[in-house]
Amino acid sequence: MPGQRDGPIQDCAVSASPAPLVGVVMGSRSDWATLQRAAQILEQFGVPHACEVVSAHRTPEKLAEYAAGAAGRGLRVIIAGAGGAAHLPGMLAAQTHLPVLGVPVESAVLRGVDSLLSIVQMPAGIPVGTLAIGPAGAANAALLAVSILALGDKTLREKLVAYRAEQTNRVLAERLDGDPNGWSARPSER
Ligand code: RP5
Repeated sequence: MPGQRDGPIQDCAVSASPAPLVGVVMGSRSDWATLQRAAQILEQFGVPHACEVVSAHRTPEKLAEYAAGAAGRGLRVIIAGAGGAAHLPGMLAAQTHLPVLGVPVESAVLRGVDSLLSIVQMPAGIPVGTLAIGPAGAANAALLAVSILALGDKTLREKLVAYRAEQTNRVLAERLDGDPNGWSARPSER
């Protein structure tokens, strides 16, 4: 959608009521272009969620408050995206028992390998479910959050099964006679 990548993060807070089940946090406003992909998927599944900037380095007290209060506010899963020295997912996981899904944001200098390694190499005892670098990781974080919630929600489970079946059918029906139209044709980057 035109302009959507630059839209305000508040756009994501579509579901203040009912209370959010998934918290989507990111280290900087600059991460929103990536994490927006997670918000779109959650919206598609009708999962109440809320998004905000929480920085491990620039707003450490806010991070601690967010993590400490997350379960009490009704959150069931946290999706945390950050780039570079990406300590946000790990520091959240250290301070909540909720599942934390980490999304490495692609960085300018090291293309997100720094983010990935910062997030994935957690010490035993404090897990972070680490996804792929970039928008594909953000999309999959949301789908994983949906899977987790679907364990206790039959309606959501049926939506997820239908989503997967539709995806399979779409790929089976694809033909190679069209214009691939550059990188944006990659399903994992749409
Ligand atoms: C991290 O530093 C953020 O998650 C972001 O990916 C990166 C750069 O932040 P900005 O300088 O763009 O605010 O904390």
